[in-house]
Parts: sequence; structure tokens; C-alpha cells
Amino acid sequence: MQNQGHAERTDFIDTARVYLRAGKGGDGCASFRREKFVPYGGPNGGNGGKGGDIWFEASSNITTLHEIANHPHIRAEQGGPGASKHMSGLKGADILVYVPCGTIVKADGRVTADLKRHGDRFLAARGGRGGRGNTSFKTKFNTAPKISENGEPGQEFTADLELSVLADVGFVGFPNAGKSTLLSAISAARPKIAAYPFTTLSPHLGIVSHKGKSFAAADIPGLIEGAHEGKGLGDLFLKHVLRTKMLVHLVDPAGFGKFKPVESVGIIARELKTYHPELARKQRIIVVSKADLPEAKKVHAALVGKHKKHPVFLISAATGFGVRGLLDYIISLLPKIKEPEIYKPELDEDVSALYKPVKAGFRISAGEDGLMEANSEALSTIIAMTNFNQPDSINRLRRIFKLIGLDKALKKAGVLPGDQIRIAGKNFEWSEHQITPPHKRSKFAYKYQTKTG
Ligand SMILES: Nc1nc2c(ncn2[C@@H]2O[C@H](COP(=O)(O)OP(=O)(O)OP(=O)(O)O)[C@@H](O)[C@H]2O)c(=O)[nH]1
Ligand SMILES: [Mg+2]
Repeated sequence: MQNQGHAERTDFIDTARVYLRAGKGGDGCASFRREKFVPYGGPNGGNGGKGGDIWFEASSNITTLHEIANHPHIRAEQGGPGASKHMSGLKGADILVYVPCGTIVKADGRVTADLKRHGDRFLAARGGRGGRGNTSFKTKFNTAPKISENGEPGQEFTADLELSVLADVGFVGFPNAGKSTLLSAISAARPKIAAYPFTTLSPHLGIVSHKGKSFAAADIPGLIEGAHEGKGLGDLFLKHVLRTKMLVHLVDPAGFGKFKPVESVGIIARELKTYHPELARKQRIIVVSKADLPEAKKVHAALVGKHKKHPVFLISAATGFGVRGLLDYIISLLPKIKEPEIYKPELDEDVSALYKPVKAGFRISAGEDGLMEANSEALSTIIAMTNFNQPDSINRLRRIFKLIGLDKALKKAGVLPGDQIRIAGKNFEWSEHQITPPHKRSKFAYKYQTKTG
């Protein structure tokens, strides 16, 4: 946010919707050892590699979500397929998406992560497991399995990112009050300064060092009466002072437009409160700026008389008058104030289920076209990982369906031989054949036969 250039940055973006798709796992391989003089060489198909994960990582080198908002589709690499001679597939590369410190990750309006400090990480979408090769399916009864799994699909996740700058102190006030001038005087930040309102168009963050202590201060664009209704630049930027420990309210002794300086304190306080009650609760320091102006002393005295609850300072960022005293006061107060908890990541069942292995279980319902449907996350995964080109894999799928109770549930729901059913989006035909044990299986005993898609 430090502005080294001439023009005010306008590429400050603090919200973005991103579409993540983690990598699919690589397919497992079904192959057999074939060598001269080695009869019955046995299965040797390797497993597929794991698909790449997508992580968010907070970095202090980034200050805006601009880049991400312009490239919202993020995909991680697929895992490589397994190969014969027990060769596993390559792991798909993970993707690390760097976000500014203070970025909140939301899913369906709920906070799932709050990346505050440099290096904080969040696994947003998990890559799929690699499919197992036929070596993994070798058993005492089936020493030559012609079964291999496809890779598991990677998780998909639509995330809303929101940046709420992390600073200890927030500067608020009418436009032109001298907020940016103060920030440049006490830190290395260089927000644009000019003698007209709304010079600052985006929040600026500066690190202030004073007497061996340091704190972060945020300068936001000026507020005016009706900011909560969108007047001026509105209250768009107030979220960037929501997480501060205290607010410094700068008052221009010359007033702003028709407003007298003394009036401005109440107007800004109302705007803060309307935006978020937390802002009204915050410790607030009133600071009359531009002490070098002739009317400053009188304004200061009037405010001291009126606001007994808040400390009132008189400073001049231009001459340095009173600035040290203000900083002394801020650093003495900061350690006593706890950081407010505004965004609590909700780790309730639904959200955390996104990041846990899928559970068994399913829903049976009538689809739009009247077909009986069975759905669940687990079923989708099982279907996606079944290699339908291998009759033995289809047989294995039948056994899984029986094992998890799907057969029973469908029968109970009234399915009849010859009926079409749809399991996790794939069509099957129901028939009443007995399930044959694998070593006695016959080509004609498949209970489920793929019809379409
Ligand atoms: N005389 C005097 N002028 C000052 C002082 N501090 C700031 N100014 C002037 O006041 C004007 C506005 O200062 P800014 O720092 O841009 O004010 P701001 O509050 O950031 O304004 P916005 O970004 O528009 O909200 C500039 O012309 C500054 O030079 C001061 O201590 N004394
Ligand atoms: Mg400014």
C-alpha cells in the first residue's frame, strides 16, 4: 500500500470471488509382469499420483486482491497416472495463492479462515487421491486382479475473499483533515497528499516506530456525513479500521465545507457507529491537526471542554508540534487493548466437512425426469474412481453398493428389475442377479450394467 509513485493507486481491490479446482488424482494402472521364463508374473500396475492442493497463504509483500480478482479461476495440476513395473504417478504440483495479510476466506457467506499474519496458510481445496493400481487389489483369492481405480476428483470450492487490513491504529476524519500528512510524517508510507478533499482513494498502511516500539497505522479515505448511505467515497473503507485497537480522529481546525470543526466529531462518531457498533466501542483519540494555523488553539480548547471522555491532542504534522506526545500516548495505550475479534472462523460441521474425508451414506430421491436417484459425496467419489472399462471394476462397484447398503435402500424404495436408476449422475439398469463371488464371476452376472454416460 506504500505509494511511491505520483498518482494515487486505484488498483486497490479488497474483495474477490475465486473458483478453485484442486487437481484430480492420477489413474491407477492395471498391468502384469510379462517376462520370458517367468510364468504368472503377477500384477505390477502402479498407483496414480495425488492431485495438487490449493492453498492460500498470507504474505506481507502483497497489499491488494487485484491480481487474484483478475485471475479468479485457479486450478491445481492433476496427478500423473501410475504405470507398469509398480511405477507410481507423479504428484500434481500444489498451488500457493498469495493473499494480503488480513484476508478472510468465506464460503457461502461464512468465514472459514482468517489469514492474519505473514505465513498463515489455509488449505482451500484438496487434491484427489491417486487411483490404486492393480497391484493393490491382489488378494489370496484374486491373484491376478484386472482392477485399477481412476484418480479421485479434486475438491472444488468457490471462495469469497475479503481483505480487512490489520492495523493497530486507524486514522479517520473528514476529507482534507491531514490524515495522510500525519501518516507520512510518522512512517515510511507515502500516501498522496493534496489540498483538496478525497485525495486518498484507498487505505494506506504505515509502520510507525517510536521509542523502540512499533505499530501499524492505517489511513483511510475521508468520511463525510451520510457516508453510510454512500455519500462521498462512502463507508467502503471502514472495514479496514474495523480490526484496529484504537481510532485517531483528526479534526481540521479550519472545518470542512459548511461544518464547524467542533461539529465534525459527532458526525464522524455517528458514521462510525452506523457502520458497525464495534467502531463505536473502540478507544478514540481526538486530534486537532494543523496546529500551526491561527484558529487551531481555540478549536482545541473548545473540544477539550466538550469531550471529557476522550483525550484531545493538538498537533501539526507539518511542523512536528505535538506529534511525539501523541505517539507516546498511543504506545502507552496499545499494550492494554486486546485485538478485537471481528471474524471468527466458523468450524461448524458443514464447513469443516468440506475438508474431511467424505462420509458414507446417501439420499434416495426421484430425479427431475422421474428416475430414481441415489446421491451423496461418497457415491460421487466411488463412481468417479471406477474404471468402467474393466468388467472386474464394475463387479467391485456392485460389491461396494451392497456393502454400503445401497441395494437394500433401493429395494426398499421400490425399484423393480429392468428399471433405470441413476447413481451419482450415472445411469444403471437394475436387475435381480445374485452377486457372485469374485473367483466365480461370470461375464453375464453383472448386476449393474452401464447404459449411458
Ligand atoms: N498548515 C498545515 N497544513 C497541513 C497540515 N497537515 C496537513 N496539511 C495540509 O492539509 C491538506 C490535506 O492533507 P491530507 O493529509 O491530504 O488530508 P487527508 O485527511 O488525508 O485528506 P483526504 O485523503 O482527502 O481524506 C494538505 O494540503 C496538507 O498539506 C499541518 O499540520 N499544517
Ligand atoms: Mg488522505
